[in-house]
Amino acid sequence: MTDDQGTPAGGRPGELDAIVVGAGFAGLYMLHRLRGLGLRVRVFERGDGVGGTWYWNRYPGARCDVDSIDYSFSFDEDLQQEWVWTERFARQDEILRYAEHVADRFGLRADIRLGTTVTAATWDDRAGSWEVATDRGDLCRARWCIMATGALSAPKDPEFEGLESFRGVWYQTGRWPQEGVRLAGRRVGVIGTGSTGIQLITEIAPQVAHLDVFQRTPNFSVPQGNRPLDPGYQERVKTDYPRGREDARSSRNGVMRTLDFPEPGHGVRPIQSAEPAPRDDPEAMRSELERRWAFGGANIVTTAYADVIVHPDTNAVVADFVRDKIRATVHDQAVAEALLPHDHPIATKRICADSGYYATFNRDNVTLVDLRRTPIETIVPEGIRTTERTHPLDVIVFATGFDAMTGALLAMDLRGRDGVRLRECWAAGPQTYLGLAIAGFPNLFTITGPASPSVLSNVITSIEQHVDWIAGCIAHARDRGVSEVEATPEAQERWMEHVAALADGTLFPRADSWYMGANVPGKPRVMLPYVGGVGTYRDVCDEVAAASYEGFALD
Ligand code: N01
Repeated sequence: MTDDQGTPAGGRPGELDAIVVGAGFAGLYMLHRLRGLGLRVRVFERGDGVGGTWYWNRYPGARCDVDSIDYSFSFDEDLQQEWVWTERFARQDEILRYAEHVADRFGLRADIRLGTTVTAATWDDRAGSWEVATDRGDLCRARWCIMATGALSAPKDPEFEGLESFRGVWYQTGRWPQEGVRLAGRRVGVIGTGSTGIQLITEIAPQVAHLDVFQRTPNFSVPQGNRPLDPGYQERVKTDYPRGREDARSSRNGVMRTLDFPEPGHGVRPIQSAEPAPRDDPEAMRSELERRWAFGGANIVTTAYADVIVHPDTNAVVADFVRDKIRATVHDQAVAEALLPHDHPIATKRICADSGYYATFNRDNVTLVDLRRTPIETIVPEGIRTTERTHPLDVIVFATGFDAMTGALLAMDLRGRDGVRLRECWAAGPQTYLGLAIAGFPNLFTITGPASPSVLSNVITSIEQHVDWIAGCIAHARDRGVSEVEATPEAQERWMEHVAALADGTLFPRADSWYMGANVPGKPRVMLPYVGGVGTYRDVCDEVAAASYEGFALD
């Protein structure tokens, strides 16, 4: 077998310096940085195109919930100035075009092998290198191996009895067909009401003959407030990029706090408040939340006060505010009640952003099926049967989420020193040092891995920070003749204790969320991301590097 450049696919030992798994934003930038160090790199990508999340999740309504001018690379001044975004929140196809543009602009494609899934990676102690195997029969070796596999890239497979008997067609949002799906005029059932389901449901409701929404747990959703981007505003933000990007890097969520929202009579002020809620002044809180609701944006109400995620009373005020909005929007109060989230504090599950989700339930062709009241019994040839009745369907869409943060890593057969399997090391939950490295797995790095801010941040800010740090570490090793870099078990243990202690100081553990691993049966219940904030985390990583990579054994 040969690769797309005609070189032997089997690879010769020592042929490569680094192997990167994944060609989403993390893999693209990692490749660029490693090339900049003069390394010979090969990227393996499962998809037939670059873009990762934005390659796979092309379901109707797919859109980012971070401002487009913020959800973009900052590493190249020309790139960030020349690319023009069209909407406040970019649609999937626009972000995918951006990823493709990045790949072309920096000539990255030559080193990316598309349509190739890495199945195994094994550390060879004697050779001091990783041996990486793919589903196309490649066997490559490299000193460095970098997992750019994404935090939400392993969709959960549908596990519903009777699915094989279904006479219609079914799809998963995370593996949406490239050619699209004809839904117009068909009877469609959507299972799942997370961020994905909510976007999809709102988008397709006006097109389909009938839509059954199968909801197990209600979620909080807020208006996205999407709109065309004013060119003058975009110019101003771009002119201010040096300050804005720096601000994002030191912020809590990796977003530009300088992307302000208008304050009548006062110009603008930061969306992300640094002040706790004035709980003795409910009127002031109400009017602040109203103003934010009108402006829109995923985190708009939950960043109104600094203590929403730690103080139950503040959280309850914000949650009540959103519940009142749902009641006021949905005409049928029985349906409204079924849509109200009561089982978790607001923002302890990833908040959803929508463009009219709750109003969708006022349509004649939309039915909410409350699975708490009438659970699914089985899928039958003609549709979905609940304990109440059979819902006849032509199409079933599974928007049932992901095995987040660990799923993609554990899907490979990853073996470190002495053949130890990652699956065994992580049987009780992931263990990493800084979410970047794993004890027992030398020269292997994870971008936005578990126990880093990752999914709690504007992930491009976090990706750039991780990639820069990894590139710095590899350059450090090379310049000093170090051939192995490995997290020590002690440093890893201390980091994981710190990550858990921080999470325990918040309301996050109260939710059965994918952050807690609770959406995958049998997955250990552990808060997966680091909650201490992007800026604090960056400081820690920088301090580790400045102290000659404290917590790592350099050999
Ligand atoms: O997945 P989810 P998602 N029977 O896990 C239901 C990012 N994202 O793909 O809560 C019935 O949140 C499940 O019900 P329950 C974002 O970070 C971002 O929607 O387990 N239902 C839930 O309703 C987001 O958080 C954007 O009871 C079942 C749903 O499926 C993350 O991706 C857009 C079920 C899964 O929700 C994941 O979002 C899209 C079963 N057996 C995604 N199994 C934006 O940027 C699962 N469910 C806007």
